[in-house]
Amino acid sequence: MKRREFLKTGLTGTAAFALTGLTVLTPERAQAATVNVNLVAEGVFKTMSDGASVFVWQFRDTGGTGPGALTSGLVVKEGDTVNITVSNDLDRAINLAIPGVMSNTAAVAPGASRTYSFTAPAAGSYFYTDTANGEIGKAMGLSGPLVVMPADGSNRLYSGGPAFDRQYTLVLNELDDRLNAAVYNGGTWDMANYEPNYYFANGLSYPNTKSDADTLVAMNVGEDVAIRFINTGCITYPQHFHGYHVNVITRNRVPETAVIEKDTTQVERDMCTDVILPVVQPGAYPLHTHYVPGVSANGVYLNPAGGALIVLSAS
Ligand SMILES: [Cu+2]
Repeated sequence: MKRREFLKTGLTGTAAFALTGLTVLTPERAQAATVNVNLVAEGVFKTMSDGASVFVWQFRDTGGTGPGALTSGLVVKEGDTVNITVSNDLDRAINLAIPGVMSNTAAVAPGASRTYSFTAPAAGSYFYTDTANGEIGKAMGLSGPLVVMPADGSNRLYSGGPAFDRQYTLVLNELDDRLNAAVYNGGTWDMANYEPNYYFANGLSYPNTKSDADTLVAMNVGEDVAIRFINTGCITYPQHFHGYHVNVITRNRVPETAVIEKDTTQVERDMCTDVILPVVQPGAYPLHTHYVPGVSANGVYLNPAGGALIVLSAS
């Protein structure tokens, strides 16, 4: 089956989806708070969209509901004191780094735990990951989003920036199951040989992306919808929109100086790209990487199991 046919067939019926993906914003707080988060670093077997079982690493937020869920503890406000305790259940030492916030942090040994503390920086999109194992931590899935909202409680991508009506966080990554097998066996992998074969948005692949409230991008006509692309993978993601044009607002918290409407935006490695999508028409449209294998599963365009394909659904 050709890719275009796959996209068309795979989207049948999505227009009827209810608006279940309403993002719940953190309650407004008058003052900076102390936020305590517990992450367990662990290895688990994860079922791919084609049924394959692959050993992955993850940071499980014991108080959250998933990497893209804004009910996770990793949505904070500028100025908050954030204490993240990492319990390491893996077979090797890791650390917790947040590019743009803290790097070269102390490692936590297998079986041990360590608390990493910082003051929430300027509003914007960030991610946390392990950097003690080179790129292996990211390649194994050891990462997650950190969303910092403005101190004044407004729905803006940065203080004084453009406002939005609702927001979605889409963490983009992928895996090469040969690397995962090597790590499972206690070894490592030469990233020069990295050729990923499974792709995810918030850890999900299509069609699961359209049945999860955090990855089905549900919108209403007339709204401005913020989408935070957070690339925690080891490849670039040229994110392409059908049906809509978007305005890139920031890349790694730096405001764009010349905003033009785009139907594709390149999300580089380690980059957080925040966009605002004006919802100009109803319907269901795909949002996907233009890197063709990114919408496949292990090199195959299965129907309907696929890669990091997102459904935009507006009514
Ligand atoms: Cu397309």
